[in-house]
Amino acid sequence: MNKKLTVLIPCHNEEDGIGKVIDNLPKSKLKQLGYLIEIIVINNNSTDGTEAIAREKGAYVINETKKGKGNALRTGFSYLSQDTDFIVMLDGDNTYKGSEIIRMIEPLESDFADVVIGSRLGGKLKENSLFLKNRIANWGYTFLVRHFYNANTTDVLSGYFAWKKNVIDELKPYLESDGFSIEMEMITKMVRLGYEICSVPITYDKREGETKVEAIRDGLIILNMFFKNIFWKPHRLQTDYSKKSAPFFISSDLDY
Ligand SMILES: Nc1nc2c(ncn2[C@@H]2O[C@H](COP(=O)(O)OP(=O)(O)OP(=O)(O)O)[C@@H](O)[C@H]2O)c(=O)[nH]1
Ligand SMILES: [Mg+2]
Repeated sequence: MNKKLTVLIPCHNEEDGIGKVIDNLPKSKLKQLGYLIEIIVINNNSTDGTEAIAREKGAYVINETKKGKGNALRTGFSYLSQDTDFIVMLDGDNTYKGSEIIRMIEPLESDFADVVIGSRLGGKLKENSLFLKNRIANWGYTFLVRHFYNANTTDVLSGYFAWKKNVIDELKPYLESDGFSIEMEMITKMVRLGYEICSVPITYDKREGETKVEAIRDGLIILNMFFKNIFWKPHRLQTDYSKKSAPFFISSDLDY
């Protein structure tokens, strides 16, 4: 029986990377393994060729005008089709390798975990991919999250995630981040919701194009999110998920 995999790629001016990211996804291999794949690029006010390249490569493009990676991702979550089984997020700058996606979803398939986070620190860092200051910040945040949330992750600032669909259904209504604190918000809230998280080693490459991060500002916003959620508890929300369904379906029969 076919399983469905949705790949979400938030992008703001990533014309140098987006084509490579989509090309890198092992579509034939996934198809052989019985997956239908849909690729959704959430394009945010790009002024370059991001949208055109993404469409040309066979992705469905959503244009989100509200700035920020968090806004883009939360919009992407609203467009998930009801029948998808697994969701993967990765960046459009070709730092994370779509070719490693099968490793990302295996722990979900085998029921080892509900959520998988690709670990750069526990994986392979290519030359000039993660600068010392980012590595130090990452160690610090990861230490804090492991100790104060008891979260089983070795890279809290990773941009490569995989989820079972039910996790997103429950998590999505609680998410509020506009920008780069979205990963910290998701990890801390998933822990509080009781989901099993695991890390798998991944490759991290030097980015294509310009960074969108403002190191100090975004670092402080992420730290604030860490503190904010320490005593966070889920209040049960009444959400009718059946209303949210994607107006499209991209099957693996398409020639990418
Ligand atoms: N849709 C959307 N995507 C964004 C926005 N800001 C950043 N992104 C995307 O989010 C992803 C992560 O942003 P990056 O600039 O790569 O941040 P990073 O990976 O933490 O750091 P570097 O790779 O070192 O720059 C990339 O695919 C960006 O294009 C935004 O405002 N809207
Ligand atoms: Mg990046």
